[in-house]
Amino acid sequence: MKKLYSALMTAFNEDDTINESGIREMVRYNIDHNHIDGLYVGGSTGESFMLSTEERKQAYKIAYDETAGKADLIAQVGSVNLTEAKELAKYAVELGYKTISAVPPFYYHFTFDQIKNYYDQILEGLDVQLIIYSIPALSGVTLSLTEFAKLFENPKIIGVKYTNNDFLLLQRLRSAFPDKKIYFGTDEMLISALPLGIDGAIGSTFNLNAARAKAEIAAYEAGDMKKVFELQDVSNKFILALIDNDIYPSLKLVFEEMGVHAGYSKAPMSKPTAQMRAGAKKIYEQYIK
Ligand code: NGF
Repeated sequence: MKKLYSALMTAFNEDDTINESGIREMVRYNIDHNHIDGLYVGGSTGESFMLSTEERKQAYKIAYDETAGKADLIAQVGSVNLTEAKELAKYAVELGYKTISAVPPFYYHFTFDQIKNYYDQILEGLDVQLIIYSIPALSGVTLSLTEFAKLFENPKIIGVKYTNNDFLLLQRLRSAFPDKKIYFGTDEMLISALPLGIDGAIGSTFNLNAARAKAEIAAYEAGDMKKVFELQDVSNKFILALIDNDIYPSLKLVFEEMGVHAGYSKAPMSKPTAQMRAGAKKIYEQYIK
């Protein structure tokens, strides 16, 4: 069975401090309403690269506590600061996370040997499994098939969260590593990844669109490609409307429309304008209500 994970958002107060109750409400919505298989905590959608180490720890703790074993959890610990990544990995494992994930070190164009050493160091001495977070468009790091093979030599590295629209590489990864987990991360291209044998998907829009995504996966598994297309078509209109309205604050605004107090995004992300609020209301009425 293919799994669906929501990339958990971090709720903030208007002054950019963490809004604990907002995070708890979103976790509960994902568990009680979406019946989600799991949550990806501290990724791009969690706005994590703008958080302090302590804030990132706080988000892992709140999510772990509120989930209370009712869904799988993955803590994204990657950082350009390896010391921080190691500290976060250790903290997540001590909390009870069984799986962590890490974006490769970014910004300085590290060599592959440096990237491999980063993953090996994060995992050293920890009893945990890791999913590589491959997101070349944002991290600037593109891993080749050969480089994935070298990283996968570490038995603790069990797979990849693949936010990349290179479907040739995705097919080659699936073929070369049938036992590794591949979670696809471009929600609007789920339709193209399903036939390539992914193990599931992890994404921001599943926070609000899980039912439609699950129906699409079920239709795919039943061989009903017409229905798969129709569901992806609606999802894509929804996702593109969110992107046009500024995706992270808008996901939170749509949550607000549903009575889930998801709070704000953190600066330099935008605070909602009247126009964004009106846009989110329209998205809610058109695609969610
Ligand atoms: O946020 C991005 C940036 N991608 C997410 C997801 O792959 C990563 C995706 O759901 C993620 O959610 C995380 O690390 O927290 C998009 O938001 C979605 O497909 C709309 O474009 O690429």
